[in-house]
Amino acid sequence: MATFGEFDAMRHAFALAAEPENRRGPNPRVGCVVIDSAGTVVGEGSHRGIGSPHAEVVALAAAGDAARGATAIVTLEPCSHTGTTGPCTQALIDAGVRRVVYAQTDPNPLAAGGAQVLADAGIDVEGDVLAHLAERINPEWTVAVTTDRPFVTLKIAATLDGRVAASDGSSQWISGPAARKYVHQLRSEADAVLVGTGTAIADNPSLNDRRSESSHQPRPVVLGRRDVPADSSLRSNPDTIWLRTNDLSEALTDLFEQGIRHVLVEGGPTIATALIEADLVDRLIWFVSPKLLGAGASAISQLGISSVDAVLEWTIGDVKTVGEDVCLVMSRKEYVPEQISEII
Ligand code: AOF
Ligand code: ZN
Repeated sequence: MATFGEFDAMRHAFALAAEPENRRGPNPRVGCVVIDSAGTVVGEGSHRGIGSPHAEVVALAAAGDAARGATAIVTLEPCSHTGTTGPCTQALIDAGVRRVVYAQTDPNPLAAGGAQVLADAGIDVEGDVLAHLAERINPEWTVAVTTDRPFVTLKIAATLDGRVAASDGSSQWISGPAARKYVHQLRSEADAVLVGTGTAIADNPSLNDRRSESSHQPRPVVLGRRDVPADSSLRSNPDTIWLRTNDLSEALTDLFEQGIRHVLVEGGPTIATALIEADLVDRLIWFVSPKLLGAGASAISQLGISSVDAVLEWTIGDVKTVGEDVCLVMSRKEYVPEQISEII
């Protein structure tokens, strides 16, 4: 059984993992704390993103000789593979750590199995400590590595009557400035922002985070076979990923292979409907503007449902007003909070 001191250290490890410098990207956010037999912290660290050392290696380096006989507390099962860096299991063994306590079992098949390696080396290992919190710190990454596709957040901004455009086709600024600013924050939290060629042609979007406090720009992604004008903003951005296909699962697999673990979809009704039909939406963020159009394109088109018995139901995880609009955060599955700060 983990001790009170170990639980405390694990909470601290979560806080380290959640540090804002720990960018999203292909790798999970991970924190590690090394404590001695008296429960004193002798080293700590977190993983700063792909290519940089894993949290365990950072914490062990900070602990130095004090790691010998100590306990390492990690938010994720230590890896046993050589990826862009070496196996953390070996680093822990070499440092002479006596005990390892971790929260989440590594869902990444490439790196899993570390607990067994440590146990085989005679280290006392305990997993699943505060595991329910661990899954919430990397919800998108956890879904991505277990499904081999990015976690999909679908964002929709519609009127009270579910319209995303008027009957003359005009569609800009259905939601207010606060909601639009919030969407920029959502962009910064994703690895990529996707639209279809239809939206790319009609709206000429940039798909970037234009807040003054922005620190990370997602990669724009354009999906579809139509040609986008040469002078469009997305064409002038060298980071834009062009997926010249209409096959959604092929497109998502391609994005996963390019290191994208969380994609925000801002495409129009065609892509939104296709994603929902294929059950590929992990999180639905729906802005409702208190406005009526009475006619015009619906946010979602035909889903092939003719009876209320077949209605697609969503679970509301969060509701907030954003300026003059309402924002609903929903999922078809159990709700996963977006921020670890909600729980620690
Ligand atoms: C991390 N940071 O602190 C830990 C990870 O390609 P690599 O070598 O960086 O390996 C990435 C995998 O290693 C990652 O998907 C996860 O399964 C495991 N553990 N990863 O990025 C860490 N401890
Ligand atoms: Zn590792």
